[in-house]
Amino acid sequence: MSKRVNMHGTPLLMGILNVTPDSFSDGGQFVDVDQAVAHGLQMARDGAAIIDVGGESTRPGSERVDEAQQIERVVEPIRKLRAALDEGGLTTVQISIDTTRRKVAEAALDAGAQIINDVSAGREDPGIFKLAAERGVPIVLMHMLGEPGTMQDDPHYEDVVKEVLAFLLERVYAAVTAGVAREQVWLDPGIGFGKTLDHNLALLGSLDRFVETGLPVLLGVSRKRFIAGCCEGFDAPQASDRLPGTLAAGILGAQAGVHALRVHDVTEHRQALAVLAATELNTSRTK
Ligand code: PMM
Repeated sequence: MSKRVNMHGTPLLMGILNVTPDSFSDGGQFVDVDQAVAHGLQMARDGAAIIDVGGESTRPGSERVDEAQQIERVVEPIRKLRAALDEGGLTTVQISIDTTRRKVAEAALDAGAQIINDVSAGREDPGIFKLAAERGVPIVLMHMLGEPGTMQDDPHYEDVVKEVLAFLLERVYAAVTAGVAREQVWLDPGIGFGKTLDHNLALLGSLDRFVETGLPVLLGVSRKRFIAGCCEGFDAPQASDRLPGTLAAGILGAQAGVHALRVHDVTEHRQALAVLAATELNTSRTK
């Protein structure tokens, strides 16, 4: 039997650090700056290559947070985390800023962030492309249908994979037109952002189509609701109990060749990915 060998390498882990009171899984846990910094540092020690700091929850139905408040929430944790990472010898660990607003991204980059993660893919504040271009930093462009407040109100697609891919390629074009280098653009299908269970599963089953674009793909499945949706016939897990399903979906992503996984549980992903990598290496040796 021929086994699939992942030629793309093990995905990077992006540890989630939400400095928000209301994110669906870790909301309120890291509002205190020192606690946030300690958690970011721990994730880096555990093997995260990137720490994703966000000051606005994008869970379904969430309230928007204005620029000033996002800046207030993220700048100090980023500055302190950058210093702690450098002091701890973790200089190669990068910090990304999860925001749709140029001003917030700019303040975060000034404080020590090196990657922009924009879940609106530059639709909310097109100036974010100019910023990414000027600073020469990578920018993640994620697909979302509509906006967080209403995205789960009966989302509809004719062909979800085709439409999400077309949307992302159009946004890549917009970014490149604004001056962003193509190789600095990452794609993210936006699992859970304006999608039913079937839509999410179709995207997870077709990640290779996104990888085939040649651009790095980021996958965010950690503790998301679609995992509970898969659990027909037994107790659907709450967000904090969705690690097994998260790992399964992350491994699917790794096998498809995604570049990075956005995760809450770094150590556990490292172990799961190590088993996958060891198996693939062994398979390729014995072929
Ligand atoms: N998911 C959330 C927030 N930001 N960014 C990217 N690029 N991809 C995602 O899937 C994503 C994201 C929502 O999850 P959280 O509330 O746990 O941060």
